[in-house]
Amino acid sequence: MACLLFYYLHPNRMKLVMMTLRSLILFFFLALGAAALTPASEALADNHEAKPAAEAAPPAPEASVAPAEPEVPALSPEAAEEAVAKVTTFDAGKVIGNAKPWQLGFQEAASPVMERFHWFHNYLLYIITAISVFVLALIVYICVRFSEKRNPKAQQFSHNSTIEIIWTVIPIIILVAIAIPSVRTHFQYSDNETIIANPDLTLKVTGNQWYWSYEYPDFGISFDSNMKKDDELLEGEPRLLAVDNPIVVPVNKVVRVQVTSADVIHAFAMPAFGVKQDTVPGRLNETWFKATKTGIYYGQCSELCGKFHGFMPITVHVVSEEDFNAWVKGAKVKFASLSRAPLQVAHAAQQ
Ligand SMILES: [Cu+2]
Repeated sequence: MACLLFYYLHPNRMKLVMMTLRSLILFFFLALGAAALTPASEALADNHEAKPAAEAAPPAPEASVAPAEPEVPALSPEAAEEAVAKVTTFDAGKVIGNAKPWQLGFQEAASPVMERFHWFHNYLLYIITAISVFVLALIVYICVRFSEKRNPKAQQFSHNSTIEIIWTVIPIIILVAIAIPSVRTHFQYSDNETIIANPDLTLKVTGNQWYWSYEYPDFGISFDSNMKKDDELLEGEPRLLAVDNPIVVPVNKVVRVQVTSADVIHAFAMPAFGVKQDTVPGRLNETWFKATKTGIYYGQCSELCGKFHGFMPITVHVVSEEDFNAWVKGAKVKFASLSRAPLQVAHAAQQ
């Protein structure tokens, strides 16, 4: 209003029009920055807050549930195979995490982190679009207004303090409006140490040339996962993405993913969960996800790791807790001969 008043009272109208425009641009980006400060999504894991001390016990004591193992009537190898197959059966209708023909944008989000990434991506898109349109408008204006025909004699001045301040301050505001939600996204969502320290379950991933090894230290399960060859694919199963032994996780549970490598650097990536973590030999990296929709999800090694880099996909089946427990029962027997690491740890603890 004050600007409008000045506009009508002041003799130098053009200057005031420009000032009004600048103020509007400033307010626009300030509003964007304020919007970025809105509270975090409620969809973020319940584990966002540290659990009470008793509950927050690390998975190590849970592993001491191991002695109870013998009480569970062990399934026969056939029954175990059947139990695992029942939970991990391929059903084309259940596939959520996969690229679609003519897809634009990201895969459908299936975790709070990926939902946040979608939001941040769209937020940046507004800013980028505004900048692009503004710059294009300036270029068009300059081409028309300062063409040789309309402006035969060029101005000779070389400094304008006002415009220099403006084209310094506005980019700073834009960068701050981007930096705040960016840093929040990183620390509150993808790299939230409180969540990672309070998982419902831990999955250890080891990259190998050229397959993945998975371990569930809480349950003493470990196995290798290899890509299915073309002649092994079931009807509708995606080529170069399906594997023989998929990861199985319960829905709506925080999974702490610990990644390392046995040889070269690989990267564990699940687009629908917003997870991409390098697996570095001799190092244990951590990330997490909470899958919010049951279904089948595909990912790939995302670090150029050798000649079969493109042939070490990742398949995750997100299932109900009931199905997960059934799978654990079967997997303990099915993969018993492979479950080396957790047994060694338990053995060492006993000595
Ligand atoms: Cu790899």
